[in-house]
Amino acid sequence: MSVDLRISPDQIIERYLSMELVRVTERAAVAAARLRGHGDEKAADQAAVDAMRRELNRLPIDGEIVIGEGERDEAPMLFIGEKVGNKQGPKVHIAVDPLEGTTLCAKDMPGSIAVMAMAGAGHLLYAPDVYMDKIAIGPGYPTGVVDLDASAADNINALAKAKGVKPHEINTLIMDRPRHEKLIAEVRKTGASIRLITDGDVAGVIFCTEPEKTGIDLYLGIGGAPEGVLAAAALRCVGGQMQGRLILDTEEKRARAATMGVKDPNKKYDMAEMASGDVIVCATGVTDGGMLSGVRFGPEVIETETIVYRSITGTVRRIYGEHREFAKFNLD
Ligand code: VTB
Repeated sequence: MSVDLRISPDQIIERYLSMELVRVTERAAVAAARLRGHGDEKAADQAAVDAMRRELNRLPIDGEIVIGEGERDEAPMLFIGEKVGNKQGPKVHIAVDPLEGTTLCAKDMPGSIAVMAMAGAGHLLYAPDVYMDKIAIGPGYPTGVVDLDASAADNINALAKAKGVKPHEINTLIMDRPRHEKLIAEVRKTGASIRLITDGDVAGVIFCTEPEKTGIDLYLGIGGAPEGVLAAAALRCVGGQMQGRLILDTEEKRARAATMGVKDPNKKYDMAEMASGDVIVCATGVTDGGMLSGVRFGPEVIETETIVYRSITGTVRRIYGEHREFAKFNLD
């Protein structure tokens, strides 16, 4: 079989934008990291938002935020519907979490990142900032081996069978929240292990893609919907399966979602319905974590670590940055 390796004009733009996105998350991460460990979540988040917006507005794109930090009335955050870019480029949709894990950053705990995803217009789920029930596994399993609507026990047993191990050898990851009390008890009954995390479930889902390295096979439970879409975008690039359902438990949330085009409030979205087409996902570490090292401030150099995923080729790049100018002029 011959493969057409020619690159279309659109793909050239995407290719070149991958590096541009690295600059965006690097700057957001550095800005947030300056406030690392200062106990002020809001200030750290705002610093990341301001840096991310400034860098996004420099990009040659006609962009719109579809997953952001709240809705229009909550400005000055990067809000859903906000237009970004210099308008001199392709129409793209963007999902952002300028500081995923604000508490982790404020307390200087592991795992906070600056993260974003970009795809052609219409290729990322346009959804309000609500909760999402999620399930995710890594690549290499038959389609549908786990399902959001199956019980935790059924999912763990099915996954164990597909992996060729016993249920107690399956490692799950769940956010440590009172809302997961029943879920945790159900998982415990199967004998599977649980890694409980306090925040940062974008990385939590991504951990499933490399079980040999992270020890995680299965993500279960309820986290933020924006984080769900960002994680789905990353999984699209490296393989794996994910499903999510928005939690629209009030009339007001259903109405808000409807204005964004969500027709069925109970819809179970699969990964490709959350992120399709050519997606680029980019994340830079703010504090040290299992996925990325945090920003290091040296006297002459600021160091960053960034990961960039591209779905069209499945390429994953880790980019180590040394920034002399930011260090010299104390820039974000
Ligand atoms: C998660 C996690 C975030 O919010 O999605 C979570 O990834 C969900 O909300 O880092 P609750 O904290 O209300 O459970 C964060 O913890 C913070 O944005």
